[in-house]
Amino acid sequence: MTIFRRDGYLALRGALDIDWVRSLKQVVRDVCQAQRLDVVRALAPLSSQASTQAWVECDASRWHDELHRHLAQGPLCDLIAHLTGSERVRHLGEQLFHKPPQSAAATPLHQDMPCSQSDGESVAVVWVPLDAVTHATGPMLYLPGSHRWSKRFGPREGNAKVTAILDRQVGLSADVCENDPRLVAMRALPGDVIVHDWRVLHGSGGNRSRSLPRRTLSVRFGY
Ligand SMILES: O=C(O)CCC(=O)C(=O)O
Repeated sequence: MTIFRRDGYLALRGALDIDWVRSLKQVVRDVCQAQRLDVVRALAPLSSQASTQAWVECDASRWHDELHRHLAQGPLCDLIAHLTGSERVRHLGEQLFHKPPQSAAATPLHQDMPCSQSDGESVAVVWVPLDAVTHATGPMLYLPGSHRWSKRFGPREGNAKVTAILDRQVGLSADVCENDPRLVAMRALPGDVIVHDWRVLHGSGGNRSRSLPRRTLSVRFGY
């Protein structure tokens, strides 16, 4: 908890039972097949050479019961209860990021809090990789300690505005730069999770692999 409070994120390696992760992955395949175009938002490719499109879908657990059961009653709640010491942990929603091979769409730097309709400090996000997340498939990037700033950066203000605020106030580009020494790149395997405070600045690289998909879930919990 000390590291989580200090940095705003914490990697827990091998925290999840691999059979449960496989079962979740099967559910996510089903969600992808049932993909409802009205709720899916495409991520903009950073490179014009990107041959396939990446997308993010919000709160599919509202219409997919099995996904809801996995996220609202499964081991992720226990993990947050254990980490925070809270007896009341509530699933608030989630995002499913799908970056197919060669999709090259980065997730720009942002905080999750301003993307949501709610407020509050006691919200943690469990980021769950369903495929290996490597340098090639697009590592997560975190700016340690940024959850303790009073600043807010989120797409609610419009991406162009967020980019301008970040450039001016923090000297960082919202279009993630994997080589920036201030950002910590995190790779992860299925079974690992990264828990982050929803106010920490983070983003991720695009998937430059020729053959490997990159599917991740980002699940919000109030505690
Ligand atoms: O997995 C990703 O590419 C991005 C995840 C993310 O931005 C989030 O968890 O809020």
